[in-house]
Amino acid sequence: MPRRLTGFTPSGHLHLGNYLGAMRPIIDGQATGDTVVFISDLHALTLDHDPREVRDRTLEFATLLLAAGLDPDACLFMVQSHVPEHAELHYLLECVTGYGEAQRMIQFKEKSRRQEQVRMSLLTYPILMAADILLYDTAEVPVGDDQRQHVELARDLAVRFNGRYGETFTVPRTVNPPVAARVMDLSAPKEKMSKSTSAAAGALRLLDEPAHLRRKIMRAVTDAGTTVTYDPDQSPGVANLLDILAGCTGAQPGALAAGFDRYGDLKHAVADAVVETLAPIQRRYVELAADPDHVRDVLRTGARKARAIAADKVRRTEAAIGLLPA
Ligand code: AQP
Repeated sequence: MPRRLTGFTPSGHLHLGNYLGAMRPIIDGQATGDTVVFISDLHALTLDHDPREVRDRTLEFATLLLAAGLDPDACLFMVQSHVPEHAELHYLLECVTGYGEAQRMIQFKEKSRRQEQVRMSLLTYPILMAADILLYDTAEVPVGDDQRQHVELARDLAVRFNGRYGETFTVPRTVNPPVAARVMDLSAPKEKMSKSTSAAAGALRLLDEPAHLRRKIMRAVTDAGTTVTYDPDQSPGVANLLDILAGCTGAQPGALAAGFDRYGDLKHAVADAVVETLAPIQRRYVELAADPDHVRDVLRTGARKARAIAADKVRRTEAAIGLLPA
């Protein structure tokens, strides 16, 4: 099984999109796959941030991943900053990246437009992401369209480095996340549900109380029509609700549409399914959160395992690029 890697950036609250699109597929595949999962805390520093928030969210994300069923014995699971080799390889890869290449990244252009003070790390963030990927000889990176260009950069850097300095990195490729993996914002269904940009009403947070989840779903934007049909272009709000129901139940969204006459009935069914899907995770989260030392131990063990692999890769990269071994 090719090695797969996924990072979760502690830039807000984990939501149902993160769960259906990323967490659940990882957990379902962890027994058979060669899986790397990490909390990408360094990436959370590329935009204006609150230090305490990042620290607290990092532990919360780790606890939630374990609560959802991530098995730290079956995969490599750690916090990015606990493995300093990520930052070391980042620098070495900067030395094979062109300035124009980094500036061309669409996400940089979009995010920098929204900032008064653009951090240098926002420009170099895709190179750090390339380091995350190449450090572990990752073969496959499941990402949505917005991250595809960054994985392409990682590919280009791997090919360029291997060509100039000798075979060092596995060349990664993107793979599509599962069907209906993109959960949209409940109040703005043309935008994706997002940790950092969705308003609280638009995102179903994994730790929202059941009553709160229900309220958000009942208030979700639909459209002026009355019949329930699955049409993401004409009726994105209704399609999103059907996608969420499909994601929670395993049925097909088109087939589900036929079972509802009114939007209200669909919303009630979605609310039941979401609350039921998240209930066991929320219960387990409460148990695990009562013992943060255990979670931190898991992360320390994960970082030790990751460093054993990452340190070797950095040593080989340094030797290839021309650095004198200490
Ligand atoms: N709305 C979504 N639907 C399905 N999958 C999603 N993911 C994110 N949003 C959705 C997937 O979750 C994983 C972790 O994402 P991330 O931490 O890298 O954040 P992101 O992709 O940049 O998206 P977010 O959660 O909206 O965060 P912000 O607001 O900080 O950008 C990834 O596998 C991602 O595809």
